[in-house]
Amino acid sequence: MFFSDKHIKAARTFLGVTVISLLAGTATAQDKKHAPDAEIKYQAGSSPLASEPMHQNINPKAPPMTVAEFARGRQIYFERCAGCHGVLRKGATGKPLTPDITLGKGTEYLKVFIGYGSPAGMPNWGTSGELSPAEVDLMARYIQQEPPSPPEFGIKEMEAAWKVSIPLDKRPKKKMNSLNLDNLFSVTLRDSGEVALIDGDSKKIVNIVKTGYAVHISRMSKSGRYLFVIGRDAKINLIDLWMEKPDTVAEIKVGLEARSVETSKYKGYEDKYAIAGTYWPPQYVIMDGGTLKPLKIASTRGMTVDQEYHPEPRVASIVGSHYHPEFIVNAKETGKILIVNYKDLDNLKTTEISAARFLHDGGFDATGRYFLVAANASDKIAVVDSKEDKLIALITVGKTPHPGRGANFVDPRYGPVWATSHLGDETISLIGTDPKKHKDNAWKVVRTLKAQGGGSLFIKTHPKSKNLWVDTPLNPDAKISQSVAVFDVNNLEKGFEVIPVAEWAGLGEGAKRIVQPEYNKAGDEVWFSVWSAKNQQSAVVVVDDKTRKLKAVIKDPKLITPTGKFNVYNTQHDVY
Ligand code: DHE
Repeated sequence: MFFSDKHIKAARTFLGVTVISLLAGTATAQDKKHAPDAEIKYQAGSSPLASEPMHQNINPKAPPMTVAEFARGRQIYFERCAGCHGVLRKGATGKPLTPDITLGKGTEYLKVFIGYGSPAGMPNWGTSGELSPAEVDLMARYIQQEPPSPPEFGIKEMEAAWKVSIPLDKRPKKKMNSLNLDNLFSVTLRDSGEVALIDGDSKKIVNIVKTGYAVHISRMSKSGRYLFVIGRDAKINLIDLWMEKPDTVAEIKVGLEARSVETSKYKGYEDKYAIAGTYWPPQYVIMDGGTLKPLKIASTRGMTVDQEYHPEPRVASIVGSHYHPEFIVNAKETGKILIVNYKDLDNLKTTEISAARFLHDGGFDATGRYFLVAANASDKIAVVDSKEDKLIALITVGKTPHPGRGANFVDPRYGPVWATSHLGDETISLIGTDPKKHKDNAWKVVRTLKAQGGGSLFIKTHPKSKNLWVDTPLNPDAKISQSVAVFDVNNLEKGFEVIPVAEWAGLGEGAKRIVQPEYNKAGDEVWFSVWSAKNQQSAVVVVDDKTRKLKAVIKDPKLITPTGKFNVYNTQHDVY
């Protein structure tokens, strides 16, 4: 069969992760708590590549299409399909859809598949009403054409897009505002392409800064002065927090689609470099930390862990090492972790570690030495020792781990652990992280907790807290997606308490998904986004961590689709 089980698995992915059993007719009771439809929509999240000019070859064997039809097909492909099948259709987390495969199947076969999907996993784009019959026909013909190729993005394009609005010598010599910068939050306003800078003490919005399209994450420079924000369109804003009103001082576009940005953290290199990884082209670029001047670009194209060539390994998470002048760069489709030494950019040394596919998100253990990253399609967590630059474990966890940066705490029985929740089931896996004092527990799942359900994206605690918070924004049950589970880390056997965060926000209609717990600097407040559509009201809810009671609701018409929140101090110091 053309769409193998493996393909279907991949098609039903979020972040390149398998959620097959949730979707198959054989779903278990546990699986039913999961969120296939929401996940598919996220995975098929719109790519900014839809509007890029692309090179196109004509294949005389493919069914005819008008120029307008082809343009529409391309748009639909990049909005719905590229997330799984790849920009070049050579297969990313989904199977390849190149003409050598699709031409043999023919239009009628492809129409049935696109229209009806498969009970085991292929989305039913037609019968669900997502695509009209004419669009299904269009897509069946489109995927038999030669895939158009988006342009490369090299140093010339980057330099052309690079702008320093306030040069180094015109910037403040000292902090010019009275803000408690350590407790400032950068809040992603996803659909307005902005970040809200919110004062954590007063809960007031300090500034709303225009950023890239569907802005994704914020990261801090080592000193805590500079904030880096990256959009899905690969635009980076460098924001100087020392200004009277913190604002952009430099910007650049480093590609056509991206998700990650990070800064150099090693002693002697504080604030010196920034790095960004792109989904397209598949590469990363090291920039000057104070101006964003692009310095060194390196490609991630190459062999997968299974020793097959992959033309577009997207760059997922990146962290800055505390042990060496290095960045740890995770390539999704190859399943390889690249440790890039930035000491000598002209003689760039890269250590290539084979982990597993598809690498996505991760964070450090409490000591900052070990980096744990989800290989989500493999249901594994890869552990890298950033001191020795070695893979030390590949640990099987629950279905489709999605830790964000994970959560570090001390399990009363097993010692220090790092925890991840999962998209694909309701479990939380606790991994022992102390090979010195708790050797027998190190790099093993020492405990598995059960929370509300699948569809979790982020988990969080704080060194000063006794709470472990778990969100479930992609769970299909509104009761679950609109609330969070909280465990007492000193009494994990007791189970979890459900906190109705969306209800506390007191909003009107909307999905009101609760996403991404983030602590304040003191570790006594935890912030949640209440995420509804662009034309609906959203909010940020602040919970008193000790009492688990409502502390504040931040509502403002300007808070459009808040999702990720990044506390300056915690982000700067990798506290999570
Ligand atoms: Fe994210 C982190 C990719 C959808 C909110 N997201 C990341 C990282 C990657 C990534 C590679 C790690 C960056 C790092 O650490 O350097 N995200 C993707 C996707 O490819 C995906 C699935 C589809 C897409 O269309 O982009 C996707 N992500 C989402 C969302 O829909 C979320 C929930 C809402 C939003 O704002 O878009 C979302 N992603 C986040 C957040 C983080 C993140 C909040 C950072 C978490 C942290 O604590 O560090």
